[in-house]
Amino acid sequence: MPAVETPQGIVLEPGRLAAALATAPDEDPCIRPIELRDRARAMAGTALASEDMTSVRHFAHGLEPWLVVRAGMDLSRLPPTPLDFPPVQNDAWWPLGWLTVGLMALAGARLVSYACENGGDAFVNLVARPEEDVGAGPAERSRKAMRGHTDGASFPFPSEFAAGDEVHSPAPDLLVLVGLRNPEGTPTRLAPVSLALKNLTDEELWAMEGPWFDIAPQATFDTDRVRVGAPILSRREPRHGLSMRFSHGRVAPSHGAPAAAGIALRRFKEALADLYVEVPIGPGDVCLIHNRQVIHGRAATGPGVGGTTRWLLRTYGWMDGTLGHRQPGGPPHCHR
Ligand SMILES: O=C(O)CCC(=O)C(=O)O
Ligand SMILES: [Fe+2]
Repeated sequence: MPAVETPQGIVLEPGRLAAALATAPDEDPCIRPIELRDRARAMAGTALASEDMTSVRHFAHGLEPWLVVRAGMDLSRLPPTPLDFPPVQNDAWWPLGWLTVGLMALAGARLVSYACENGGDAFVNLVARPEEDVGAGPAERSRKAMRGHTDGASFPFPSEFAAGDEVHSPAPDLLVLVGLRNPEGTPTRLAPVSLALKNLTDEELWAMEGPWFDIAPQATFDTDRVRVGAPILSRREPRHGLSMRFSHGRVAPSHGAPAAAGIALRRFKEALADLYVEVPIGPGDVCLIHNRQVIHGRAATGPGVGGTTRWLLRTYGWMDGTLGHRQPGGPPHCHR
């Protein structure tokens, strides 16, 4: 038996999806994903069968760590895979973008972005970057396997934000990956935090909840604020018993931390290795992931840039009830 039970995905019925998409907004979903959320929610609701709604509700309540919705829509009009993060000016992906906004809304979430990441764009491209544009190191990093992490790990837990004095808004509650192309079937790797934590003693769990870790920002986040002397585990966040922020490369025990902190981090990393489930996000797939309950990474994407190489879109969500700092002068989805 596999160590991790893979959540049942949803496969949309083509006729039902086509009828739903006919009612989708006819504009770029990067511009008004908040203002048109109710319309997107109604549209996505008609694309789902009643048993699919049950799966979405289970996911929303935290009973499933992730949810893959396979829409299987026609993406034949897509342009070549872009070479950079900013969204392309091409409407071929818009219906899938609106379906994503709608599925997030059905799961009780709204789309958010951060002004300090990729200019606050609502959807960004995860693609291979050309060496001539970004240099050899970043080009290689954009294609190689990515070790497990949570996104925005240096940003606050919602409970920390609510306590005040935070410069940045809470990290994403949801990470949402949308498949446009994945010719090699490169898997995204997902591991439930709760299973990894089962390998830790009470003392190690206690250390993870203590002020014993330094967390550097993710490379894509343009901020120099390192979170110093902070917990990486919280049991005080809404909906979930356990909330983790983690990165193999960017989380380290603070100077003077008790030995249990370093041991806990090492044992957590070791436990993860056996827990990853490989989820290839294919064209037309929308994968909703609870960012603090699932550690995610991916396999190497293979050679080449542009053309028909792998192309995922990524967006973030906050569950209703999570609050942040609006970016002054920015659109309602954009925060600092
Ligand atoms: O490419 C993927 O499947 C995931 C990428 C990712 O986790 C990231 O860019 O932070
Ligand atoms: Fe990530």
